[in-house]
Amino acid sequence: MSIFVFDAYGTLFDVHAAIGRFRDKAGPDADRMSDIWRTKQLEYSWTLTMAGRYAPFWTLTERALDFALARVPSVDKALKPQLLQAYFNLDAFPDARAALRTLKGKGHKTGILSNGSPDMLEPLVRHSGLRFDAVLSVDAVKIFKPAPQAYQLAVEKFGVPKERIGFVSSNFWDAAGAKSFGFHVFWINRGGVVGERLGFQPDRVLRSLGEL
Ligand code: 2OP
Repeated sequence: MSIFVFDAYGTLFDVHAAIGRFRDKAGPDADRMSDIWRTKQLEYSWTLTMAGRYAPFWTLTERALDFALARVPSVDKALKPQLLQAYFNLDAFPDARAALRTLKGKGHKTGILSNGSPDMLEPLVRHSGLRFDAVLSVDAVKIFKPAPQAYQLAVEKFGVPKERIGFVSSNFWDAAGAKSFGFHVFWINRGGVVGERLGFQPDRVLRSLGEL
């Protein structure tokens, strides 16, 4: 495997870092609100895709936060701009930096393939200081992962057969979609959670990016 393509949110970057910075102000339902925010963000992307529609992931991130704040009224709605702003410099997971350095040191190429729109990914990657050979957004084809057209972007960018690309994701739905597409898939199961039964299994299950 000489090319490793990573999912961004939840794999390299911690989506719950946003609420983490405001947990005191957000109160006891902070984590529940953040879980709903993430769940709806993804659900909206799949629903639009199935309806044959597309809106940038940033728009869906904002709409999902509006829903989550409405659903969990104990969290102060005034936090909305700060929570959105935090999305531009989410913390990278502690294992990401060392893993990327090791892969590069071994001569591997690395990339990101994310549902995130370019205006989200550009500042996120810049603030993190992480370096990639390519940062690809599905916005180029205006359809979200796990649609095959989205994964095809990485094949076109790196110009190799898909089975030679190692695709790395902590999101099982993404790992399953990537396997269905034909990538060699690593599912990063940091929490040791039960795998989904979607009919596609990752090639390897790892506990951290450091095991790549
Ligand atoms: C991604 O970065 C949304 O986590 C998903 O593509």
